[in-house]
Amino acid sequence: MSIERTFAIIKPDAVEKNLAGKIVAHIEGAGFRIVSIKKLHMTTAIAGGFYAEHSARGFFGELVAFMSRSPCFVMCLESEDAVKKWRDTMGATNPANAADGTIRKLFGGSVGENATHGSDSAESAARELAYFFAGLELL
Ligand code: 3AN
Repeated sequence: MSIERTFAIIKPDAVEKNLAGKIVAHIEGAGFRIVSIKKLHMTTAIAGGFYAEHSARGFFGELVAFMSRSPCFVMCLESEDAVKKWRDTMGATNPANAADGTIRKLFGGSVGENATHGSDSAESAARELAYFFAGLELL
């Protein structure tokens, strides 16, 4: 294990419910350092580009509409083994299947509106961080 960075989103459903502060507190309580955080409202083009790997899936249109519906917070998180640790902290994609105490169990509403996103590998993390942050924002 080594110090690593990952990319995270507090999704529109959680921001709409005023849960961003609680989720940030949960992230810090879990031992992550928040390297960078910013609020933005994705256009459909930005959301579609971000989720391009899912473009053939039946839920793609719904996913893009949801992610561009209202503002989100994008973050760079740092910790030991950050990619896996953040996925464990979030819990399963479907909040109904997420373990007790995970963010998606606590704050997620459905498989589509599940409060947070996390990169699934170190390679995805590097690509996703570069999609939303300029290098100087991650120093
Ligand atoms: P994860 O974000 O846990 O890696 P993926 O990669 O399977 O999950 O899916 C990417 C995103 O697409 C998820 N965060 C979820 O919000 C959304 N999604 C996955 N499955 C569905 C579905 N059946 N209906 C609507 N949205 C979905």
